[in-house]
Amino acid sequence: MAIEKVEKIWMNGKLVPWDEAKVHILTHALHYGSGVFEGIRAYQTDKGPAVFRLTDHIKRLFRSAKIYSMEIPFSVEDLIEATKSTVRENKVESCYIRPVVFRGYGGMGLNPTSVPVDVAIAIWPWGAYLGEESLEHGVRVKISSFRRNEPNAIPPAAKACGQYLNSILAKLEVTAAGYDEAVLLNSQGYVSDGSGENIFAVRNGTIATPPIASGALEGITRDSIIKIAQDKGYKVRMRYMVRTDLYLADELFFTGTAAEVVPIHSVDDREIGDPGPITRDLQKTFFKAVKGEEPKFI
Ligand code: PPE
Repeated sequence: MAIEKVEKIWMNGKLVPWDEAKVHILTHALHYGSGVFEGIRAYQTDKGPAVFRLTDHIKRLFRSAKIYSMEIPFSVEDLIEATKSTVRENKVESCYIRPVVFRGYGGMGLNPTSVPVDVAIAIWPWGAYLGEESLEHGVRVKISSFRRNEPNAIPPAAKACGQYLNSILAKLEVTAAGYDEAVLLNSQGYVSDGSGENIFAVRNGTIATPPIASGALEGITRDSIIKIAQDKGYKVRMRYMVRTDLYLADELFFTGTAAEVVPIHSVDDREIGDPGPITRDLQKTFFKAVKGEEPKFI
C-alpha cells in the first residue's frame, strides 16, 4: 500500500516537515523490531475530523509498551494532544493515524534498557484497507499455515513492531495463492485473528468471536462491535473456535481500525456468501458511530 504524503509528522514533542522525520540506520527497532505502535482513524464530520476512541488507543499503546518494559517519555494526555494537533495541523478531513514508540539510536544488543525511547505520530489518508470492493462484497480468506505467535514467545497482547513478521508471513502466503486475507490459528489449532483484523462468526443468530487468550489482539473495533451488537439485542459469545466454525458460519466478518467492518465471502474456498443481515446491520451502525452519529458508541 503506497503512502500518500501529508505535511507534518510529530516527533518527540514537535511537528517536523514530512521529509525530515528520519531515524539513524542504527536505530535499535530497525534491527530488532523493538517498538510498539497503534493504528487509529479520524473520520470526517460536520465539525471537522473526529478521532475514533483516541483515549482507548493511546492507553493500549501504553499497555503494549509495558509488556516490553519501555518507558514512554510522555503521558497519555500528552499523546492525546499530540495526536489531535497532528491531525489538525495537516488539515485533513479524514486519515489513518500511526503512533509509534520505539527503541532509538544509542545502543545495540539485546538488553535495550539503555537505549532511548523515541515517539512519533504520523498520519496519512488511507482508504479501504482490503480494497474498495471489500466493504460491499466481502473478501476471500484462507487459513494460513503459519500459526499465530504464542503468548509465551511473542505476546499477541502487545501491538509490537517485530511481531508483525508473523502476520506478514501469513499475508504473503495467502495473497500469493490468490486470496485477499489470512486467518491465523494459534499453536493449539484455535482461531486467533486475521493478519490485521479480529474475526466474528454468526450462526443461528448468535455472534461469536475468539477470546483474547486465543492470541487475538484486544481490538478496539472488536469491542465497539460487541457493544453495538449487545445494544441491538444480539447474543455475543467469546469462545474458542476451530476452523470448521468458520466453514459452517452463516455470516463471517473482520473488524479492525484499518479494515473497519469487512464481510468475508469464503474461507478456504467454502462459500459463506454475500454479506448477511447481521453483518450489514452492525456495519451500518459502526460507520455511523465512527462519524459521531451514535454517541453511545464513541
Ligand atoms: N488483530 C490484529 C493482528 C491487528 O493487527 C489489528 C489491527 C486488529 C486485530 C484489530 O484491532 P483494532 O484496530 O484495535 O480494532 N491492525 C492495525 C494495523 C494494520 C496494518 O496493516 O498496519 C490496524 O487496523 O490499524
